[in-house]
Amino acid sequence: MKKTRIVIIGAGAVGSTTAYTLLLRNRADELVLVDANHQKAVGDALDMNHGMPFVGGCKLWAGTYEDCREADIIVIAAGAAQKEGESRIDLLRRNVSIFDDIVSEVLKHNEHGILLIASNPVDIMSYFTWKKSAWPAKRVIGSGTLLDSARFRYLIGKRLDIDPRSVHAHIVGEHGDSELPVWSLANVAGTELDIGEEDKEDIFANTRDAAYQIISAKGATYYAIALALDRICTAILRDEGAVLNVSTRLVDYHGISDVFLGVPCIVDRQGVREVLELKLSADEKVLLQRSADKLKGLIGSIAL
Ligand code: 6V0
Repeated sequence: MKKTRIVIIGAGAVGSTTAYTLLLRNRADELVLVDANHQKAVGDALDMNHGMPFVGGCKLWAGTYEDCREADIIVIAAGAAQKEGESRIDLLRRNVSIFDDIVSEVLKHNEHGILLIASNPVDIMSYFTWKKSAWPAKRVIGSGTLLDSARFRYLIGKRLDIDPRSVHAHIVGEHGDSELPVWSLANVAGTELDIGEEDKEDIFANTRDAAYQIISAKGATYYAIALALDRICTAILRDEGAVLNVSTRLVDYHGISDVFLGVPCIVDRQGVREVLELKLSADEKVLLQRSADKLKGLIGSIAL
């Protein structure tokens, strides 16, 4: 039987934690770490391999782009950090240039896999990767608002003292400041949430601003995003048909087209099998359109 392989490009905080999460949960036969700083990938691979007697079942190494040849999934978590005084657009341009190199290298060796993008701004990097690769949009997936939706469900669950896995609630749109909560459809077992307006505002603000809070406390976020990436990889490798709020290319989604945004998608071995159109309220539609307009503006400003 063919071995399952996940290659992770960018073995920084997010990439290495994702590898560790996939390793602990025994998700793939082979895990490969690729980084411009090869020594970092070598160190991580050694460190994780020393845990094999406690886990087993997986081969893990620091590799090169050639290892993408056999990859089922290529996760891209590489990125540049913002320099002092650098604008967000300049950072974006720098990240696009990094992705230009990475995607070219991947394409030399792989044309059948699924590209899973984590680097920020994730919706734009996913759009760029899709354009550059010329792969079908279903095989280029951004982590989108899966993490934001998890944060949202966690906070709602905490407020109601209910397991977050039993809370059904979506954050859609940009993974970032213009994202929106779909309160009109949020529920527990089909029942409306017993949460007042003030608490709702508080829950959403803490969802949207979570990354800022964590970064100011410890410099980076990586545990929950690693679990979100693990969830997407599992839905793909096990052909689950799981509904996940990933970033995908929209085609006439409430009138929005040709932009990557986080919305509920059915994810299986093909990648994004289907995009589900949520029944949004009129206000929510306006906010989603605004989020799309913001991203299109950014895409235009860097002439992708
Ligand atoms: P980090 O710890 O600085 O790691 C980045 C890694 O990328 C480093 O090891 C670099 O050496 C490597 N790298 C840089 N350029 C290249 C290149 N050309 N080829 C290969 N490797 C390269 O950053 P961290 O891991 O914290 O974050 C990585 C990205 O994930 C950033 O863009 C974050 O903003 C983003 N995140 C996305 C989240 C999401 O929900 N999608 C959540 C958290 C972080």
